[in-house]
Amino acid sequence: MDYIKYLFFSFFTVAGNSYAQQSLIPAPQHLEIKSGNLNLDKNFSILGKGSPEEAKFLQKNIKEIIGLELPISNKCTKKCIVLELKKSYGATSDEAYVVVVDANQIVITANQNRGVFYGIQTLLQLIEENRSNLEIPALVIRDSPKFAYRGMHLDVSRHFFNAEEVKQYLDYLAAYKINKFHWHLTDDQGWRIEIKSHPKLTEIGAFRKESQIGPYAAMTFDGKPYGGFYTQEQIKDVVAYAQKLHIEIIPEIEMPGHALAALAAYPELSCTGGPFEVGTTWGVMDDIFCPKDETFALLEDVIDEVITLFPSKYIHIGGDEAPKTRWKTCSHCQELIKKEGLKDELELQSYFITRMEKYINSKGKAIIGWDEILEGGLAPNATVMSWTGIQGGIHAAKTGHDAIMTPTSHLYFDYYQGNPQTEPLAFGGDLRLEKVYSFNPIPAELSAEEAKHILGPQANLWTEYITDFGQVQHMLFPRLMALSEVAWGTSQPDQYKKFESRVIEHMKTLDRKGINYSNAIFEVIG
Ligand code: TNX
Repeated sequence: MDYIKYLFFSFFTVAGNSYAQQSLIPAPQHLEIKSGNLNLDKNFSILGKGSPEEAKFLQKNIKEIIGLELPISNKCTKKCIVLELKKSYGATSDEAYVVVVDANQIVITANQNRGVFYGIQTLLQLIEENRSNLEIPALVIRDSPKFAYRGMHLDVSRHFFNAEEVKQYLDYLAAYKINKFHWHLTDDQGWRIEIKSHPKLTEIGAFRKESQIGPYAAMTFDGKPYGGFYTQEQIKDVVAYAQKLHIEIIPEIEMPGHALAALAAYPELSCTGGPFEVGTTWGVMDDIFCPKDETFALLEDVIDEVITLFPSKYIHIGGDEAPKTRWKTCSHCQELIKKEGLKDELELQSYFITRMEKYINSKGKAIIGWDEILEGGLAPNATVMSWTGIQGGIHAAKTGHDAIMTPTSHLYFDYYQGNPQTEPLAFGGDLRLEKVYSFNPIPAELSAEEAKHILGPQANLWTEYITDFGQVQHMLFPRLMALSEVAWGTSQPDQYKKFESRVIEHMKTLDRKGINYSNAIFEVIG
């Protein structure tokens, strides 16, 4: 059966199939349970000639789940888990895979190792769910994602999470087949990436006077300095770790707004000359990068180093929440507006972003920006990250730009996921699991052609109120599971209750791994 036909077929299979028997998240496109079982035992070996990294990953994780260290072998003598790379495998996506389980063996087939990796993640969920008796039902799974971009973000500026914690976070994303990690590395409250040509960015910009960011109702200034940053060695290590998990890391360097930490280090890049302190309150700050030659020179130096660290084709350059207060009263800005024939400060922001885009494009990379980069005219090759709603993404798609959908309404994981009286202090808002699950990244008003510009969804985790990694876990789980299924393209909002029962099954895994998650779905409402 060709792929399109089988996708069509799978639609009906998914709709009617037996999730009661297996709790895979994201639900695969096609799952067929056969009769009989496979008994996973110590007689199995792992055969994965073309996929040595993946074979090791599988070995390590099976050991972690059931305590068995299966040997990796070159030939299948008795019982085997076979990882098979078949370039000829006819799927359209290099993330597609097939898992076949019968009484004697498990075969994972894909045309690329990233597909093999997703097959492994699926198998690990099957083992996890059946770990009490190690009987895996005979089955066939054929699977591939709907969206090539399945993103999750983490803000490490408002609160800092060290490299080991970031790696754990990547493990969580990989388990749910998320393939992009948007690393928000700079903001008003901390600059978190070592830049060798401008050391003050971290010497000064990575530390602030208070550990909390006030003013909060429940958090007061404690007088303890706070901070941290990643050395370039640590960044390389995290990037290499992500590559093994088939996750692309997209670094974000914020400009022209959310720049107070950088301005504390280099006040001459502001319009007023400062002095400034690294932010100890959150919000939208008036002091932003001034569009001067020395600002562009520093930012280009930063980009040069960022590019050597991150293989991603994208650099995210922020662009959100940049008040024009200072630019309005700065004579240099007004002269530049005249000189460039611009209408106003909004067009000056567009000039700023477009100038940086040109530089980044000249290095063979592309920019992503928050949807405010639409204001004053969109830079020619930019991808829009639509956060204030979905309108920015719609506009981008209609004008031939790519877009990533990350609206606050459905994908802001810093919002409450349950009753604020019982949930830990959060940013505000109300974003329950069911609402995340209901999100459709493709707006109805787009034609099929325009919809191709919607690369996929991303959820964001801003950390103004998230002071430790346990709380990161709490805000992420279980909503990450809903994002996962939305991004994979198998969510069925009218079947939410079935999804929820799979989530409850996955909570056992979270318990086993000691991952903190929110119990908000068990709240009795009313
Ligand atoms: C808006 S989303 C921001 C962040 C905040 C977030 C809190 C975006 C591009 N900017 O700076 O942390 O709201 O939800």
